[in-house]
Amino acid sequence: MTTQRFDAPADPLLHALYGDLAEKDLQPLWRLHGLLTPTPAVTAVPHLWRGRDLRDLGERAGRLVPVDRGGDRRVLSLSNPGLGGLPYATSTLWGAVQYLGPGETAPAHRHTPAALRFVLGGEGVWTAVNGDPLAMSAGDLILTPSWTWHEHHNPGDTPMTWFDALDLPLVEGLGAVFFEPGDGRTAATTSPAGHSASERRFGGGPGLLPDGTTTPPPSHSPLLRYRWADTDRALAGQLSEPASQAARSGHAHIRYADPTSGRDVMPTMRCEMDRYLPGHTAPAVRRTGSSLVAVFRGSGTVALDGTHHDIEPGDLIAVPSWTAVRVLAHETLDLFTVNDAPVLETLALYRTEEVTEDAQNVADN
Ligand code: GTQ
Ligand code: FE2
Repeated sequence: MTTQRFDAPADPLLHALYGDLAEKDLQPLWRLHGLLTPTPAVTAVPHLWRGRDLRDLGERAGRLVPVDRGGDRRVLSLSNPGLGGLPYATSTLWGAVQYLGPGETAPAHRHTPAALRFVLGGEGVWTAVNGDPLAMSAGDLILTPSWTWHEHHNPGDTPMTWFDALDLPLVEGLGAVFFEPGDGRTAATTSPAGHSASERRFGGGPGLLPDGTTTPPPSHSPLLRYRWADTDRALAGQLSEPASQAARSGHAHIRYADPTSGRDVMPTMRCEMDRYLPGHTAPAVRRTGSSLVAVFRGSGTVALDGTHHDIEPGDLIAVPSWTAVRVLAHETLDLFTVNDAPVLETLALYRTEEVTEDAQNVADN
């Protein structure tokens, strides 16, 4: 944090200079501290929200609050305790749980902040993205890229809760937030059965792409739904390869990619899934930029700058920049992560470092 020293200088001329500088909205750098810090000075703190609390409070909100209050979304935002009451999970990422009851609809709108949904449990809800209906089932990743129309429908008889992430704080910081409500009509399609148009064209299987789709480079993946069955198969495949790095370390990792380019799914957000087997040996790592982690399956412990938290399915974790993260699995643990790495990489600010427990203890003391 930037701080100014207010000690009044003895020299009356200097004292007058400082007074006049302040009057003209100028600050002398030589009186400022905490600007160019040796390592990132991060105000957000590592934090964990319990899946049980998120489900209970979502249900209570569902009983008490109609879906059309506030942006037509029944959303509980993760508010990082270090950010002074802002509704942001980290300085660049919005995280939330969204609850949609039986028969409810969250009508169409669009905004420049990009969004994604990761489904922690349940099924039956579908989202239309620019009119393309995408079914949402446990373990699926659904993209709603910047400025795409999106609406959510729950035609079934059970409520559904899912995890939302948006790059809203980043886009707000850049002064680039735009929002437009829809005209109140819902997508023509009412049957999300089978594959969406996006999956029919781009989800055919590994390396199978329709003709003529590579130029110009798209700003986001044309595949908008990544199904759990595919993710699960990719992770299991890595672990079943006897001599592979994944099998030896007990840790499989995939990055969700644009199938036409191999790039991240959206320009501002990277999505990943890690599978940790009990006894795996992945070291603690810290990186620039922040992440949100959703515990999908299994149980274990996550150490954030050396503080251990037991984790269960549905828990959501904010990992601010330069926080050392170490994961231990009790039972096979599947963790979904969204982060801002594509932004840091594009700006040549991405750094990552392995942290040994010793180094961490030294840093903590
Ligand atoms: O589902 O469209 O968590 O617009 C925040 C803003 C979800 C959404 C959020 C949104 C949405
Ligand atoms: Fe939205």
